[in-house]
Order: sequence, then structure tokens, then C-alpha cells
Amino acid sequence: MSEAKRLSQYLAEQQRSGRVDADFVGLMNDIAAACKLISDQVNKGNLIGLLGSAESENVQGETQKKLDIISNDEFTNILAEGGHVAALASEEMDEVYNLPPNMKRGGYLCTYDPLDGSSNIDVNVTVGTIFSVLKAPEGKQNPDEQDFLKPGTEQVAAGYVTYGPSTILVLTIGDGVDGFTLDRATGEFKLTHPNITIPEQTSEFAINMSNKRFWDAPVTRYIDECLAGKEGPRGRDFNMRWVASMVAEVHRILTRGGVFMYPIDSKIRERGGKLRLMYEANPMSMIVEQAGGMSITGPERIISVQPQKLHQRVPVILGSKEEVQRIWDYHHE
Ligand code: AHM
Ligand code: MG
Repeated sequence: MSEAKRLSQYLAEQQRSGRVDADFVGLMNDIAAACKLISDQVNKGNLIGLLGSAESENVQGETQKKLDIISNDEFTNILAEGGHVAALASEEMDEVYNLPPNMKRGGYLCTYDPLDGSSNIDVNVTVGTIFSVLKAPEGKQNPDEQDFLKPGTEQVAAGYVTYGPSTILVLTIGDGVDGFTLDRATGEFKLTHPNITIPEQTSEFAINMSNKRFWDAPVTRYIDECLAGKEGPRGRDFNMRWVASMVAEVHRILTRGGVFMYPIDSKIRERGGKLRLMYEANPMSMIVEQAGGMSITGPERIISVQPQKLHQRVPVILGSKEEVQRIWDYHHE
């Protein structure tokens, strides 16, 4: 078998073809470096005392894990020092992070969830990093929240890294989706999953069923029909998964198809949803669409939503086209 392409080679090729610029290549190399560090620490866990709660809360009132804070600091520091971003925004930081005055600015903005699914850390289940890249406004020393509030259609790139049995980086720069596995022997991400596409049909869904009594009618209808199986209107049996780790869930869907749902429900209606638009829903939606799937709030395409604030939440239904289209139809009937 010929040697798999390294991420740095892949990025250099993309640059030569004019698809991305040198600044973007630098940024992606920084993101990969940050994720390798996070991967190493997630992997070592309590060998270096990193499991457990940090006994602090983030802006959304959620208890932070030690690894949430460490991952955020590492991701932020590496990107800030790299000189390829003009500002940063993270699930774990209340406000936009502006670079110190003496630091070099670059042409991009990056939003991220440094360690998604962190309720899974202590139980040793897959977690991940999610990131989204936007163009920075020209000539502005310190971009502010307004500069970040662009719909997902304006993302230049999006990706995630899953820290599971293997560490895998999945990336789209708007021309399909490619996956790279971290080779721990050489410390390099290598192209192992070129041109990922989501099967259009599926018989597998993922939803937190404990919220069933709070759902809206279209979601209840869809799930009830799946549960009715062969004897019901769908005429076939469905399978269910729930990892409670969006990165693991999306990765499964990119691998073998499926539907992932964190829909609106009456318990979270006031908050707008559970998952965050700017650093969870938008990047995952760009990846899913680029892989041939669909991603909606219910009635709307997620990447068309105009964000109103940085930590905005949104309902998320994504995955195999035929099923998501059906759920969309149920919301429009
Ligand atoms: P987090 O960013 O605080 O980790 O929350 C996001 C996670 C998603 O990865 C996952 O889909 C969801 O929360 C699980 O929620 P629940 O525990 O309600 O099932
Ligand atoms: Mg998260």
C-alpha cells in the first residue's frame, strides 16, 4: 500500500490549486497541532490527573471539566500565537478573544468547542473538538462579536477531531469532506478517509429519548413511525444509538449514515435549543452538507440562520438526506 498523504501535503496541494491561501494553511496546521496536544491529554487522562470537574462554570452555566479548560487554553494559545487569526471565540469563553496588541494578526476568525461531549470524559467515552473558520473583516485590529455573526453559508472551512479508539480529523474547505487519522508513531495526520459521503438512506436514528414528552409534534411523529418498525407506516425496522457526544454521533453518520437529532422541546424552548450555532451546529452542518447530507433546525436549513449572538443555541437535525428531508416535510405539513 502506498504511503497515505500527510495533512501538510494535502494542504500544500490545496494551496497550489488556489483553493486556499498560505494564511489558511498556517491556521490549519495550528489547529492540527492543538488537537494533537488535546488528543495526547485526553489519552493520558488520570495518569496526569486530568479527569474530573474544575469546579467552575462557563458562560452558559455548565460545570466545566478540567480538560474543558486545559483544551480551551491550548487551542486558544496555539491559534493566537500562530499569527493566522484576527480573533477567536470559544464555547468556554464568555466573550470574543482579542489578541494582545503586539501579536501578529491573520486573515481568519475561528470559533470552536475545544472539547465537546465533555460529560463523557470521566467515563472514557469518545469526545471531540469542533471548529469553524470565517474570513476576518479587513483592516480591523480587534474584530468584535458582530464580525463573528455570519450565517454558516459564509464559513470558509469547518472540521472536527474525534478522540476515540483513533484520533481522526475531518475537514471540509467547501469542496467535499476528507478524513485524516493521527499516526501516533510519526505524529502526523494522514489521509485515510478521502471524499467522505453520507449514504442517502438509513434505518438508524440518534436522539435522547428521555426528552420524548417535551418534543414538538413533527419529531414525535417521525420517531413514533420509526419505532413502529416493519408493522408501521415505514415498513421496516429502525435501530437507535445515543452516545451523548455530537462528534462521535456525526462521525458515525459520515461513516455509515443515520440521523442525529437534538430538536427543540418545551424544556429548552426559551434557550432556543441545546447545541450552539456558531461552534457546534454550523461547522457540523457544513460538513454534513458537503458530504451529501442535510442539516436543519426543523423548519429551516441551519447554515442559513442569521446568528444574533455568539453563544446562540439552535435545534439540530442532521444526517442522511432521505430521512432529514422527511423530517423537514413533517415540519412543513
Ligand atoms: P457540551 O458541549 O457541553 O459537551 O454539550 C454538547 C453535547 C453534545 O455533544 C451531545 O449531543 C449533547 O450535548 C448531549 O446532550 P444530553 O446529555 O442532553 O443527551
Ligand atoms: Mg459542546
